[in-house]
Amino acid sequence: MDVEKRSVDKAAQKMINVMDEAGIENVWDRLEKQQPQCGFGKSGVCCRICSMGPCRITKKASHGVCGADVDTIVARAFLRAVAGGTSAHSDHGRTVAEVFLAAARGEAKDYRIKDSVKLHVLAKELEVETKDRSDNEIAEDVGKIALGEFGKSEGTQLMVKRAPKPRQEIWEKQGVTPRAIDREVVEAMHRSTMGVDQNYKSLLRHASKTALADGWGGSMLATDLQDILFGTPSPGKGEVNLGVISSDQVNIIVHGHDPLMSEIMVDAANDPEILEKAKAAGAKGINVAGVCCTANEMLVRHGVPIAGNFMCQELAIATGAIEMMAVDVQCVMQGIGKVAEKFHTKLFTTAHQAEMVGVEHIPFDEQNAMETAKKMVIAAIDNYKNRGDVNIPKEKETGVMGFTNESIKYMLGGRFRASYRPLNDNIMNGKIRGIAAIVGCTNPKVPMDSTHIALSKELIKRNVLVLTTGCATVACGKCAMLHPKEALELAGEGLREVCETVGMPPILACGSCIDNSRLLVASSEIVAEGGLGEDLSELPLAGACLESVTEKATAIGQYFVASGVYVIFGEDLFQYMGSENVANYLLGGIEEDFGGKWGLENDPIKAAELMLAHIESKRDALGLSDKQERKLYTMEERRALEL
Ligand code: SF4
Ligand code: MSK
Repeated sequence: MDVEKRSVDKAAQKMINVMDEAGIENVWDRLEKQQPQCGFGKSGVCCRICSMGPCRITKKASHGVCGADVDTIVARAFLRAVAGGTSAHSDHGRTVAEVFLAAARGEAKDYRIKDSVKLHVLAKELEVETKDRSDNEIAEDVGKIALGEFGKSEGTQLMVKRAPKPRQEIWEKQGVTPRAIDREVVEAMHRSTMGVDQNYKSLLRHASKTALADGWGGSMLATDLQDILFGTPSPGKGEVNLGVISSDQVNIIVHGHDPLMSEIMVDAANDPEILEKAKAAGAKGINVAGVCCTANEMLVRHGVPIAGNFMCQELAIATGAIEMMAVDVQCVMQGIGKVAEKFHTKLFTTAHQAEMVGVEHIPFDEQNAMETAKKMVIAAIDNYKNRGDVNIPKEKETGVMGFTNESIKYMLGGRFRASYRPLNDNIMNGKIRGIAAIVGCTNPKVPMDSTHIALSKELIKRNVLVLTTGCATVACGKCAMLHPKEALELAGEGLREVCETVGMPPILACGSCIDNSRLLVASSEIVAEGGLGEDLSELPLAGACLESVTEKATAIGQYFVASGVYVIFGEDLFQYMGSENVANYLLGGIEEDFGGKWGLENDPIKAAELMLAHIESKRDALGLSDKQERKLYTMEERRALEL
């Protein structure tokens, strides 16, 4: 076993070796046992959606039993992946909306509205009356409207109005302005079942519509409602990597995506009576840390440290120092159950959508959230005495995380002049060449974290401002790339000058996977600020996810593409290239319809080149390429730019 091929993170390498020596299987071992993986599946040319199949397209058999051709089969697989990802983000959003509404009605005593300002802003946008009304009254109306977005019988998603006007017109023209989120997912499943939509182009068009229901619907609602309910994050210091696990405290890991339970768990762990119990059990205190996107959510709002990203979930348990891991939804590998059996770690599933065989299910219930959280924390404390030998890596890094649309504007312009103007000006004068979004997962087929780190370093070196979310953020955090000073040393001259002037790091950690919707809103506001075109597709902006794992990543990629962005995924991980027509459309033709397209590249440096070439081509189109003298704009000139 070559541990360096498994991960570039030293802490992970140590734990992989520990597991290897102890004969405990992990995600990389299981990947090895799966070799060789099915070539038909890899290119999307197998179909098992009816019992005349399974069918696969080969030289000998150009059509499935029903007559479906390779284009239909691949396009259906793509659409179903997008629908799967959209469902995940949106069901998360719906659960948040339900608790939000219950909190507003006083039916969820452990939750309350924390960001009144954002509530009022959203209420105004949704045309909810605010005058002489309490926050809870306003929130009740907002919550009802938000919940309606998932299943309303008429109309289109309300948040699409946040996009620039020309973008909305493109969606109208293409017939992809998303209606109710559930409806788009149901239609995706209907279209892609046997004998329905058998035109790859209309299947792919519906993939855009479904993905847009995610990005501009389910994910965006989840983000906004979480901000109002738990507080909008602001940049703060946090610690990242397995070294955050404590040797002398009760360690609790929260893992998954939905912060409803973890928010209360953090409060429960800080309860003085509970802390006394921990001390009575011989521990110095209680250390709550996170894995995956629940970790991102908890760090940006509470400073809870991040133990690791997706592929660290088994490694964290293998330290032998985790008394309890509570998981909610998404990206929770069933493999953690087997690893936990080898240690004293207690595992709990908490979401009504997600149980695991052999794992105790403690259902999260918003009416008794604190009671449930305390029960789990006490179980962790009681388990402390069972801890055996531990192997906790020392590695951990600090970084600044928790950037939002609001906080980026604040950093750029201050409290009274919060605005994207300084960013736009510096993109226009060329100090910053453009913006890149580096998002998504870690995949055992790629040395863990390697692409995110190499890509971020290359882009900031070339004066591109980087925004990250999800496991990519954690990867950057582990190698100190979220540390403003260390990252600034790697940044190109222009980017560094701007960042130092406004006091902003060159890599902005923007939260979890659903927080990609923050990037959509931020990009729309950058367009609205003026000087960089009229639509998202005109911005010098590109996205990348070179270690994608989940259907959610595919949905995110597709909603960025359908919003006009160039998005690069790892070539070996993108399983829809078995049809020439589908490939030609996704990698090229779709640009004529939406202004964005997919790109595929495994190598992070080559991916950076592709992103830069795209960014420069957008600068050319905007007339920003000619070397310009540094120009200070008067107010009048700025107004003229916005015309
Ligand atoms: Fe085969 Fe067609 Fe059934 Fe798919 S839908 S399994 S291609 S017969
Ligand atoms: S957790 S979706 S592996 S980013 Fe959001 Fe990480 Fe990808 Fe899960």
